[in-house]
Amino acid sequence: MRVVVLAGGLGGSRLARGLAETIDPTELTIVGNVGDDVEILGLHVSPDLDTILYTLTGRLDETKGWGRAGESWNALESVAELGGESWFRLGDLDLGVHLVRTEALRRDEPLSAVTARIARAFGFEPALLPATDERVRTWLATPAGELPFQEWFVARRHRDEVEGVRFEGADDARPAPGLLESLETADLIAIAPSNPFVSIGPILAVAGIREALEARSVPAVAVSPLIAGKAVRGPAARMLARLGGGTGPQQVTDCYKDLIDALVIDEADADEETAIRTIVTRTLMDDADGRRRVAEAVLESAAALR
Ligand code: FO1
Repeated sequence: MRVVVLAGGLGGSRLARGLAETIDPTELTIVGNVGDDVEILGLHVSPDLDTILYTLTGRLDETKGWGRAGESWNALESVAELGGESWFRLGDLDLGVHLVRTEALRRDEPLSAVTARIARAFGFEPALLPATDERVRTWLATPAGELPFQEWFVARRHRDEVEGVRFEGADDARPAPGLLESLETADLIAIAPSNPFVSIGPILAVAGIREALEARSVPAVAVSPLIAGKAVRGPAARMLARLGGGTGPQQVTDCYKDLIDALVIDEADADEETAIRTIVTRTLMDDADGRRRVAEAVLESAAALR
């Protein structure tokens, strides 16, 4: 069963891990968001790709939901002492990844190639593809002006209301090598319970990816990121309320118009009116059972749709 999953950070990586633990992991392709990527201290940081790499190889700091387990912060303390950029916290273990990635990109190795190299070194079995090798950056229109993603998300703790989202570079970006082929040869396409606007949005904005999903000949299933109108973490509920007009399954479905055939929702939302076919389960993935339960719901819904 060949599955392609579009994924942002934490929610995306948890579904990806559940799928990798349920099907043959070498038949799984994970397409990761790069709109969150940021240059810090001259280093290229790809937070969502790294959250996926760390989650699926047991390296994630599960409490923070980003960065490495067992992390130390010596380099950052030294940077702060010298008055350097320390608002975006890079731990020592994490820094190793950014050093290797940045050095490779400076040698013109594509992001997809260095990501595959890091994945192999970590013993990561699925294919992990950035949505694109080219530069795409998410910007948020807010009452405080237009802000780059990490300035809004980390420095300002996503407190500003979002009035609009823009993906700089997406129109001219090409999907990473092999991405469209993996969509064409998949048996199932899944959209992870990630933020539809700032995690899945930048993937779909890369020229050709949305069109490939629209033209699919296999089932596509999304998992709602909301439980009883609330996000497990992060600003998805506030953004759906403001930009999508509500926080129910229908508003999630509307984000993926023409792109999905079914939506996996939580038991807490089972009574909500939704125009698309829904599959009801407990969608919280805070342990191995939860991950497997949601992965199985996705796989079963696809079988039912075929
Ligand atoms: N999130 C924070 O809230 N504060 C940080 O200092 C921070 C640092 C960081 C470093 C590496 C990395 O891969 C992720 C990091 N994140 C941090 C998380 C990141 O901003 C978000 O998880 C994603 O961009 C949203 O999906």
